[in-house]
Amino acid sequence: MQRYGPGTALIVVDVQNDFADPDGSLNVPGADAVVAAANREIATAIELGAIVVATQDWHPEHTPHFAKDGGPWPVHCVGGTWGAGLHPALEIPEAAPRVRKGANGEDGYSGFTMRDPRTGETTPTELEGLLRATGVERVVVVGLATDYCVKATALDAARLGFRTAVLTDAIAAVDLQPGDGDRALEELRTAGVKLQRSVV
Ligand code: VGL
Ligand code: ZN
Repeated sequence: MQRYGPGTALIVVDVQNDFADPDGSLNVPGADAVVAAANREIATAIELGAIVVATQDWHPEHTPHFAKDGGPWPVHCVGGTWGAGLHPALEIPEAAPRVRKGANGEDGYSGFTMRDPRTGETTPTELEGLLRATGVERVVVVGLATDYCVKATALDAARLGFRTAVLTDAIAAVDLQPGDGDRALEELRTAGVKLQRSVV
């Protein structure tokens, strides 16, 4: 069981309007329950001295990530638009750092890395440095979506040596193919990521 306290970071992945709002362009089924569960986790994490960080999917207007440019997804989370904003029902302190994957026109699934949409080259975001600078050794991941950014972020966290847990009550899958969410959980388990329903 992962617990909150100093040395633990709660990473709230991509709880943004385009994923979490019914009017969002890539609304994830079950996102409402994710927001409610994430809010409970955030409140307790802060109370017990953990740090809380939010990531944001932050795409350029054109990227091979989008169907109009040859990729799998409808246009979503274009940096600076309504869809890229954190969902208003998410209760996260103003002071919690926001890690935007793609401030310079990159994009990517993991909160730890950005991908250049032309070359495919990856570069780190500020997330790992931020965690190391605050003495973080354990990471708890919640948010959207299980089969993409939650999975990629948790796999990177584990690979980087953080003791990593994903909270299954506070995530939801896109399930582009039926079973994608379940397969993602299996992949996480195999990589040594702890799965637990909640911390609080
Ligand atoms: C995501 C699909 C496309 C995510 C991002 O945040 O999981 N999913 N872009
Ligand atoms: Zn995206």
